[in-house]
This record gives sequence, C-alpha cells and structure tokens, in this order.
Amino acid sequence: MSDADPLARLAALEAELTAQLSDAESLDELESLRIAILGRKGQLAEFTKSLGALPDTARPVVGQRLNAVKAKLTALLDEKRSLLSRQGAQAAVGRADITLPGTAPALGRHHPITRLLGEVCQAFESLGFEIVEGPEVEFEYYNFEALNIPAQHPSRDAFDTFYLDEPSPQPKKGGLLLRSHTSPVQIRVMEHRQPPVRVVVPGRVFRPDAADASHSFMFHQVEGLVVDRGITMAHLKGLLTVLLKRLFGPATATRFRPHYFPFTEPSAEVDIACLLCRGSGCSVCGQKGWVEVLGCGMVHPNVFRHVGYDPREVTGLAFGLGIERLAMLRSGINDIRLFFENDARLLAQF
Ligand code: 2NL
Repeated sequence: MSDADPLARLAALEAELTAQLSDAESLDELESLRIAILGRKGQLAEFTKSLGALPDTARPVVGQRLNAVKAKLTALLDEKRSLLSRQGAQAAVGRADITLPGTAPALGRHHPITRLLGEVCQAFESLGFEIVEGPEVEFEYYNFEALNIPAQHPSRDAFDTFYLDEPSPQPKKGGLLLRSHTSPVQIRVMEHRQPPVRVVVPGRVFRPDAADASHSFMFHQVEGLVVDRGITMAHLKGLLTVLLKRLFGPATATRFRPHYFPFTEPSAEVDIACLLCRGSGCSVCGQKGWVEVLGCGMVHPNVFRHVGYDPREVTGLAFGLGIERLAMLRSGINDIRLFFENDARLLAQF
C-alpha cells in the first residue's frame, strides 16, 4: 500500500474514514474516532509523516489535497456530533416517566399588608367611597401647612420627617419631603373638586423612627374624608363602627375617646375591645381590655379655608388608620419588622 500512488492512497483513506464517521452510533464512539483520525498520532498524522519520502515536486500537490480531506472530515465530525446529541436529548424526553408526580411550581401571593390594604379599600368602596392615590414625595405645604400643622409643631422637626435635599420646584409650597401621612392627597383632591367629597386614600408613609417591634420608617395608611353639607359626628361614629365590625367581626365593640389632632376638631381615637381577651385584659391590650385602631375627627375649619371651601357651608369627617397595626392585631403578629424581612415562612401563612 505504501508503494501506491499517494493521491490514490489518500482517496482510499478518505473513503474509509468517512464511512467510519457515518457509522458512529454514539458520542463516545465519535470521540474515539476523532482521536484515531485527527489526533496527534492519528491516521492523518501518520499519512502526513509518509509524505517525507515523496519527491519535492509531488509533495505540495498531495499536501493540499490532504488539507482538504482534513477539513472535510472535521466538518463531518462536527455535523455528526450535533446530530447524535440532538438524538440523545430526544431519546431522554421519550424515556420520561409521565406517571411520576410533577414538580409543582412555587406560586407567589400578595403580601399580607397588600391584602389588608385591598380589603379595607373594598369595604369603603362598597359604602360609596372612591379610592384615590397621590405622590409619596410631597411639598411641606400639603403635608403640614394646609393641614393646620403650624411651623413650630414637633412633627415638622427634622427628627420626625424625612426632608429631601433637592431644591423645591415650587418654593411657594415649601421644601420637599417624604409624606408622613396620606392626608396631603385629600388636600389635593379638595383643591380640585367641589363638595360632596367621599374618598379613601391608601398608601405608603414615612417617618424616621428607629425600628423596633412597633415602629418602622415606612408603613401603610388608609385615610378617609367625607365633605358635604350637614356632615356630623354621628356620621363619623356610624361609618367607623360599621367599618370596624366589617373588619373585625360583627360582635366587635368600639369606643371613641377624645383626643387632639391639629387637622380635626373635635378629634377622637377609636378603640376596639381586645380581640384576644374580648375586654378582660391581656398582654396584647396591656391589661386594658381595649386596643387603639384609628384616629378621627371633624375636619378643622382652617383646613377648609386652605382649599377654598367655606366652613360655614360644609362640614367634614376624616380618619386615618395604620395598616400594619391592624394586620398585627388581626393575626397576632407582635413585631412590625416581620412584614418587611421578606421571610417566606411568615409570608406563606397569609
Ligand atoms: C391617625 C390619625 C387621622 C386625619 C387623619 C385628615 C385629613 C384631612 C383633614 C383632616 Cl385632609 N383630617 N386626616 C384626621 C384624623 C386622624 O389619622 O392616628 N392615623 C394613623
């Protein structure tokens, strides 16, 4: 064979190797063939060595042909490899045991705070309220001034409000801050509409409190506002009593205690009989039998003057409740921080 014409020998080798590659039935077999054919000591390398004995004139012609054969075999090898791995993947699918139970995808769900926020809003919606949202970055004017909170009031201190360094785009409305309640949204609503007004405003609010079991620098509020001719304290009591029975059950007893807010007069805090001990005294209610759930009152005349309503024509009721506090009471969670740690073990329980 080594005596034959080198081009004829090469053609025979090419035919043989092509057949071997075409017949390969597995990726392992193909890899062995690759080493045997194209490897450093493979058949093509052996053939190359034999060229040393050729006359100088014949060598380039055979060399060129050898390179073409090498390229062709390499391409064939690649093609065969991808064919075999595709077939392997299909075979694996074909072998899948469809009688095995599937892997259930882990489903997400709404955060307990989001759910309670929705539930509270829905209760008000069913009573004819409109849900309104507004900006979390506010002007001092809407967060304080328009709500009859004077410049010297402690809540306006930098220790109690997140002020922004950004220059105010409307200096007449004061500096920018992260709203500390959602009331500025009600002010914006009243600026743009005439009574009657019947809105509830859910949203995030911010206060630079040090985090502990009952304080978070961010929490959620729902505030509500009704303005019309002839709105009285009776409407306020009736509305909130109905709402609290809706949220905590029809047997829920309520108590209105006089309080002070700058934006309402008169003002009250509302308690419900402790859910845990039903009024006899326990650790949740601090042995008092009652727990505070919201603040409320009749809109202060100065608030109406700021939005251009005439306090001799209309009166209004307003209230605000903290959602985290409500969620903690309803589900017996004793640390507000649990809501914001993203621990699926807590979140999955709601
Ligand atoms: C609380 C108390 C309250 C209001 C919020 C309000 C809004 C306007 C006018 C008058 Cl525009 N009042 N909001 C009134 C009373 C209480 O919230 O303890 N919230 C967690």
